[in-house]
Amino acid sequence: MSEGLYSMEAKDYDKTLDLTKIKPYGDTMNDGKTQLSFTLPVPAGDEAIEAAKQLMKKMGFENPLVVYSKELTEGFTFFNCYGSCTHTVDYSTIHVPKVESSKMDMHECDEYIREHIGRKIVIVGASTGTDAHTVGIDAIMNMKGYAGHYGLERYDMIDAYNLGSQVPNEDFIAKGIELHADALIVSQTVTQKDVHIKNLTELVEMLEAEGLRDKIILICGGPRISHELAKELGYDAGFGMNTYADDEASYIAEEMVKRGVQNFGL
Ligand code: B12
Repeated sequence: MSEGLYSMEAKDYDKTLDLTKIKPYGDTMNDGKTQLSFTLPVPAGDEAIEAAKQLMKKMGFENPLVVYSKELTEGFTFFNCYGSCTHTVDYSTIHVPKVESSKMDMHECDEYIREHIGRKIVIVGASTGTDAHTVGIDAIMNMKGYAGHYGLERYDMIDAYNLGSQVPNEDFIAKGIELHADALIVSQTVTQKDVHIKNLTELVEMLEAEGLRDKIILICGGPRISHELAKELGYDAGFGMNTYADDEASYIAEEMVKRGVQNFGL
């Protein structure tokens, strides 16, 4: 079999790839080529471009190149730049904590709940505190779902209640009790000044104070939420970008079975 250009290149990549020292890839392996953009609080001009280049050198980029710059408003200039990153990371030692559960699709999950739990699971969700973003929680809960994944409302074996946004933690808990929730799921999008940390922590503290924490599965999600952060804050699991209803439903169902179904429900 003749070797095409592609496979020859692929072989070359393998030879040069050292996972203990990875850096950005542009045109060739290990060239470090990176695109970045930022704004400096100075008026546009040659001095601004020179400042951007000097800053990039300090960030560890060789051959800094400003390919586009524009004054956004008086005294603020935006830059698009390229440079070669001089730093590397050791990929071989990286360990990212992840939610451990099988991934069942909606039909498999319904079947699993029917067989192993024998009743509908009650899931109550909201975007809590001052957070007005609803698209994330809707993506997980709405019947139509998101990106080809049906939302929790569509599951036969899940009773899903979406309370919307800006729900105070107190009201969220009260609704959870009223509906006999097995799981409370929280969405947080705004992270400015760590408002999400304060809000998520408050919910855990309130549940603990009322002796309810162990009776439910508590999940948080959002674009800047990781499983690691969620665990640190006292949640059972955290889901970030590119997660869907099937991830959460599978996790909740398996976790309830693992811990004993009879122990659940507010
Ligand atoms: C739409 C939008 C708005 C809309 C929201 C409308 C609505 N009904 O939701 C409006 C215009 C109201 C808005 C307002 C604000 N916004 Co806004 N908004 C956005 C925008 C453009 C898109 C967010 C979105 O809908 N993403 C799509 C969804 C599907 O993605 P997702 O939320 O990540 O959800 C996925 C996962 O994270 C996960 N997930 C999410 N939640 C949950 C929950 C659970 C339980 C689970 C399991 C999983 C999960 O699953 C989802 C599907 O995969 C983003 C920028 C961006 N491009 O992301 C800014 C952005 C989020 N907004 C931002 C800001 C700052 C604001 C304001 C504070 C602006 C202001 N100064 O007024 C206000 C917020 C006011 C408030 N009190 O909250 C910042 C947040 C910065 C930060 N990290 O703090 C962003 C990032 C813009 C930016 N670059 O500055 N915003």
